[in-house]
Amino acid sequence: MSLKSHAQGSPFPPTKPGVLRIYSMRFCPFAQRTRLVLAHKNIPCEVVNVDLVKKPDWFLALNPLGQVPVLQIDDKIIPESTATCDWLDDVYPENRLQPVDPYLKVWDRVLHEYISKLIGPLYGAMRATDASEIEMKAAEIKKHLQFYEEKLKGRGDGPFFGGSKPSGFDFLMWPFYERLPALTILKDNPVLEIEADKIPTLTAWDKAMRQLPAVKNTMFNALSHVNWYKSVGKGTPDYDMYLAEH
Ligand SMILES: N[C@@H](CCC(=O)N[C@@H](CS)C(=O)NCC(=O)O)C(=O)O
Repeated sequence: MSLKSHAQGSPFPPTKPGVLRIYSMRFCPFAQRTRLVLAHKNIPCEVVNVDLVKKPDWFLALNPLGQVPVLQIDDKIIPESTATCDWLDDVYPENRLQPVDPYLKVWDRVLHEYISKLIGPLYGAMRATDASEIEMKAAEIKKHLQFYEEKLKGRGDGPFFGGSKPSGFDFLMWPFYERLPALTILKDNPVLEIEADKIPTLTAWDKAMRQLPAVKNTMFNALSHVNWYKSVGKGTPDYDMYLAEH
């Protein structure tokens, strides 16, 4: 199936019995979470990319919130990135991602709850226009990175939050971390630069994550993210940007 985004008016691509499908958007960090899990577990899945400005009616009928990601198989519809990742992990248990240890499981959930404290200032900084606001958001981002640095350090030898193998939380966090370098370039402001020496454990995690086939398979480099966010900033998101190469 073509990866070109489906906009309003485009016909519904018929589903096939027993075939898993993801409704996605190529630059969406939430949908990337699901695609990371799909790739990590080698789960065959067809991809239907959606134009989130001009959403097709059939997409809104599937998920009235109008958000990606959504998984679909036969009569089952699974929206929300965290729910999709948990469902995939339960239905395809090989390469298990959720920790078995109840304490680790609880802490993965807590770490995920705190992610909003990183996502908020990340997008806040992207939208910010004046320098003092950018500085404030940069300080918030750095504070929360420090928090994750300490938590990751407490997980033992690493390099992942899941130890020697990634856990579900590694994939929930990665898409947002991937976008941090783009933010510095986009805003042309060094105050946003990640200070690797202050977060050595996270920096090693970043390196290890980039080696994972699932990450290689789903990621965009910083400049591609910058160009995507520029298109968003102009009010004309280019959903099919870099489609030929990616
Ligand atoms: N809570 C949702 C958030 C998903 C989300 O915000 N997706 C964005 C794209 S990155 C979206 O679909 N936006 C379209 C809209 O909100 O109308 C999740 O975790 O899946």
